[in-house]
Amino acid sequence: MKVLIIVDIQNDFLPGGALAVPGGDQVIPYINGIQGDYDLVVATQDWHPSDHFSFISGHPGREVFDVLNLEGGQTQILWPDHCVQGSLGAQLPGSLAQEAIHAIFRKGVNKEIDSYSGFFDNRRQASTGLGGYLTEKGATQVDVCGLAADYCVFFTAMDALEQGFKTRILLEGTRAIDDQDFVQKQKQFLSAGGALS
Ligand code: VGL
Ligand code: ZN
Repeated sequence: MKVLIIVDIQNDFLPGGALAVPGGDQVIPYINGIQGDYDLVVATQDWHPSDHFSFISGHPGREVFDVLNLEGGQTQILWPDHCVQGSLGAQLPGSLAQEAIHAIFRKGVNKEIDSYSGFFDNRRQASTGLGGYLTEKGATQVDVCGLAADYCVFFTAMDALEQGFKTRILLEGTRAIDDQDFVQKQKQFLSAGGALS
């Protein structure tokens, strides 16, 4: 049972968006073309309240991409405000084929906690239900594509592995915010038992 997870293909991550990933739009034709190869296609959607803790607008005097040290050794990158619930920036673009997407799992809804993975928030306090959904559907192989490679794609793929799925990141179907960072994360993913293709 082969599943495709399309991560955060949303206007704000595309050129012109609030947190544009370089070349992010280039993956859309590829993702449209492969959806038919899967038994099941699901998507994730970054879906933040307008006062989300990760937003630069709530931290006057700080700069975008500054890293905050939180309690318990956790860190938080400050992002441009993005993917606000109900905004145009949070929408999936019209250029993404959506007929085959069976379900969309929203994340980042708790204003206090960021959520890169499509399965759990960054403190692993809450699950989106994606893991249970995939297990109930009988998923075995999970392929992950979308944006951004070094954040939500990577953490979603790592959690898919941990949930026991055979997991691949589709390199043609993803783009990174920081390519160097993604090189390091690819190594981490391979060491954890993931595959790249
Ligand atoms: C993402 C940063 C903040 C992503 C989401 O989708 O990769 N990155 N929120
Ligand atoms: Zn976000």
